[in-house]
Amino acid sequence: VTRTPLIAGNWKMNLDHLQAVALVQKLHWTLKDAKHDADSVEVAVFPPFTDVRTVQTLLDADKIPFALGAQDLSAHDSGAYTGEVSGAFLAKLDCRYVIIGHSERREYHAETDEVVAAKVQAALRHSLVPVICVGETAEDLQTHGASAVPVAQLTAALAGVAAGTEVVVAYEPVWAIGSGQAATPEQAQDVCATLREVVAESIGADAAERTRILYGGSVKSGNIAGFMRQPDVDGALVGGASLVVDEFAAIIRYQK
Ligand code: G2H
Repeated sequence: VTRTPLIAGNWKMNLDHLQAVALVQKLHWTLKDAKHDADSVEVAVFPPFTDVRTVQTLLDADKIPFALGAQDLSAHDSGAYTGEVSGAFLAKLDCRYVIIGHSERREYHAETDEVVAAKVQAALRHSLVPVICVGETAEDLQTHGASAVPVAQLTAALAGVAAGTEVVVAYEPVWAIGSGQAATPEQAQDVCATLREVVAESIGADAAERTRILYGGSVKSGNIAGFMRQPDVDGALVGGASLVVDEFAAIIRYQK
């Protein structure tokens, strides 16, 4: 099986809707000028909720070949949940993906494995592909090694997911996020290979072969190639570097 690499830009809480338009247009033109082959790598952007409609309109109007995703969704579909956003609304805005269980949600919004699993179910009810984030803290790494916590998190997130379902997994060691201190390609490969086994046990060997497993945590143009050379790393979830057009374009064009 050949898995199309996925380079995903998680903007986090950055860029208002006007800045979003400027960045997407510049990125599109930068890749076009470089004659980037849009079929060789899938590009996805994950703006804040308030930008999603604007970015959707722009992608559609200018025929820009980027996939769209949100950074979170509600576990519920509708109703009295003030401040929450339904997967139904995201699906209507042509979102293909939704990030679930990012470590910043787990840490600052007390998202447990149960909440993450409920959100995965919510995404699937609306035909959104969940980008399930897992990763160990520096303390977890010391006490349990690299894989134990990500394995437990992914097992919990995939409980109740039907065999053959399309999901994306993002391995993001918490100690590597926004720290400038990325994992080594070998560390990423080790954990990503183990996570592929978890996917196989949870939703089947065929699905595991097709599942894109991303590395995230201080990815930049200078380290992307090393990650992409690993057999079980199928792309990257990029935070800070996705906000800088030339840097993100260089990450997308990692083979060049
Ligand atoms: C990890 C990553 C994107 P950064 O959170 O999800 O962010 O690339 O800034 O470390």
